[in-house]
Amino acid sequence: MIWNKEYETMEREKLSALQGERLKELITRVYENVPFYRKRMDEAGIKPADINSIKDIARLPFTTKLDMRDVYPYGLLAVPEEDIVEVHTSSGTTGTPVVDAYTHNDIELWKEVMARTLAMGDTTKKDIVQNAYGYGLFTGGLGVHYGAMKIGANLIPISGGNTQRQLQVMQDFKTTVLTCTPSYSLFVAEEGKKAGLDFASLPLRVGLLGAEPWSDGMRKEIEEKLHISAIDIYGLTEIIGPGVSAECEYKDGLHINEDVFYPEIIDPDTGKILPDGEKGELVFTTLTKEGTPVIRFRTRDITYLMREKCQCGRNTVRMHRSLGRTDDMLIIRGVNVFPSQIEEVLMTIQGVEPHYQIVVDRKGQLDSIEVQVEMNDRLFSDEIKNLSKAEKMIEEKLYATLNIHTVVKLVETNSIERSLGKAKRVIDRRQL
Ligand code: DLL
Repeated sequence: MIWNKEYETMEREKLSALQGERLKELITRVYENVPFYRKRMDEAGIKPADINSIKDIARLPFTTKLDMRDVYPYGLLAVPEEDIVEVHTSSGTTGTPVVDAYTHNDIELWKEVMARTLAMGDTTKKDIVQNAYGYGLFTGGLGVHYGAMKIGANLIPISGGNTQRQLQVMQDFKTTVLTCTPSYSLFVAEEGKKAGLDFASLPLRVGLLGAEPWSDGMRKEIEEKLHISAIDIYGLTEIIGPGVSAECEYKDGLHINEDVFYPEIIDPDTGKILPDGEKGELVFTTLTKEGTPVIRFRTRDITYLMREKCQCGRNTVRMHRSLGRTDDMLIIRGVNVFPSQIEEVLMTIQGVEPHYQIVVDRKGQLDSIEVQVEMNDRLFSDEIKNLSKAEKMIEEKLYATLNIHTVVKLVETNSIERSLGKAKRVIDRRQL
């Protein structure tokens, strides 16, 4: 179901004109109100009057996570502080957190883009949404909350964790839509199975899952185990939280809400804009945000843009599901390795569970990489009679994709720590 036909199906020429107008208005606004952006533009020799169409965006300087941290907490505010009605921050696990400060209109915008996101999973006012994203400074909980309010669905604000209670609530309240991270949805499936719950008998039909990378293989596992359709939803604190893009029922890339979040793909090394279909770093400009608008924010997420027509009828550009992050990339003996590549290989192997951890270490001068992954009984088919044989087979498959030797360790079910929010896949001991 398309929530906002006017914007989501807008014809390209009209959309580009709208983006251009919004950009011009935005640049004038930030130039007048945010010393940080004024300084950046002055240094680049650009004035608001130079911005006349969306194409002119290429002339503007980028904003990085580091820039945002430097001005923590309120250095990017474009409105008086009293106009802020809510704040969220990123978790700050890798440094000072980044702040998103919302005005009343920004919250209205968030409701709108989250209503569009929930509608991707055909959510209507008849649905019961069990929101297991964390509430608090993290944007997942309240983002979904606002979208469900706008649609008029029945929203259960259960937040993350307390899995037994999640299972009880799911049965008692007849949940139809589950929202949480993909890794947590698997944990819910596992605990349910242990408790003898038959998910096929529940009215649960769709999961709106995101906030962390996951592969198509993992999607298959989730869909089979929970008997749902699993939809990928993407977003980030710096832009608004969830609500930036989401998959429709065709699951062929995530539709970007580009009337409000303008996307570009750049070469992360040179900053050059790349054509559609070419892989690079995703960059966003918030065209209408008031509190903390961002200009050409470098997300560090790697993907590419797809413009072929989608069968769902939306005209918005799509991004391929995240292919990793520029700062996720491990360099192992000079070879670039993304955790997502490892997950993809693992998920092609029958009997391997989507619970894994990658441990990187350095012995002497040499990097080593160990992939610990859980297995189940299916792994032991006729050809593979013992553990070390199975491990070797997986090592060979990984070598064929990554071109480096890994050590694979098959571990017992439940030995890898489960996460209630974003899963931690990599332990890099080299930095310790
Ligand atoms: O994770 C917002 C969110 C909440 C998105 C709920 C979806 C659902 P942050 O905590 O700021 O915001 O983390 C943003 O998480 O730059 C990506 O690297 C990653 N990420 C988010 N969604 C996806 C996804 C929220 N669907 C960072 N696939 C982003 C892959 C994702 N990575």
